[in-house]
Amino acid sequence: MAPFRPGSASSSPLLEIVVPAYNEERRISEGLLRLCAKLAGMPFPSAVVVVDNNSTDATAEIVRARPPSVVPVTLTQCQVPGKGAAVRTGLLRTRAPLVGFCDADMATDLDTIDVAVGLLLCGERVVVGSRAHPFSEVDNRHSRVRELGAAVFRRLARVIVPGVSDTQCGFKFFDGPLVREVATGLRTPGFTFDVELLARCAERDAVLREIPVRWRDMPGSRFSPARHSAGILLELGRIWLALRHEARAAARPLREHPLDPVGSP
Ligand SMILES: Nc1nc2c(ncn2[C@@H]2O[C@H](COP(=O)(O)OP(=O)(O)O)[C@@H](O)[C@H]2O)c(=O)[nH]1
Ligand SMILES: [Mg+2]
Repeated sequence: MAPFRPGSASSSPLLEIVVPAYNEERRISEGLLRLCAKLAGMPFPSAVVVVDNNSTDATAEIVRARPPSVVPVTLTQCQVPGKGAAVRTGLLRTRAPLVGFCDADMATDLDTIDVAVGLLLCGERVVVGSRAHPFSEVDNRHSRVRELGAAVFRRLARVIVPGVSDTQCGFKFFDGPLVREVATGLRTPGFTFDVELLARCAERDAVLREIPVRWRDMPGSRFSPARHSAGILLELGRIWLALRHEARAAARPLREHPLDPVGSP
């Protein structure tokens, strides 16, 4: 990454943040207000990319109708349903050297962006907000059923991404070129995409650096244990199989082509 010089004339963003949003008319306005206020106070240019999935409510109109601000907010539509597909679309739209994503409800305290950007500028490539970090402060009002499901999910996810104790916090920051390269090959459309994203970053020898967050459960979650649990388990299984298949294929020695002359290099 080219070194960043504070005060340099360039207005191209150093940091771009992707916000997936589906039927978020109740939360997106305040969420973007808080995010833009935070970014406007940082000593470098930044931008926000909201990715909608053809919401059936006023989400898109609310984003389009925002008055111009110091921090530009653009709206992109993703035709493939799901948070994973939306985040992938957003990541591929970015150009900045540093890239992150966070949820429309801004459940993670935005001051954590300072920590994430600081670490990236010091050379970290993947910074993962983690509610399981011993120094995190988590105000969790999830139901017992969701808590139990989350515990099972964490155990299974750890098989695919060892060393990360919370893959699902919607607050992750990356070296831009790395995450764009990884996003190109992402296949998981739903909520489990974080697991594939982190596993593919780790495949490229990136250290996954978990940081503590202050996280507050916000009302209006789109996640329903009853509706989404089976799909999530299926997605986890698919990710595990795909990664295992790819690792085996990569380890297999290249067979000589039958038309190559014997002994040719
Ligand atoms: N574009 C898009 N965003 C989604 C979709 N599903 C969830 N999201 C977004 O993903 C983020 C996290 O969702 P949320 O309902 O807060 O889930 P929770 O925090 O895990 O309970 C929010 O910004 C949602 O709008 C989807 O299908 N498409
Ligand atoms: Mg949420």
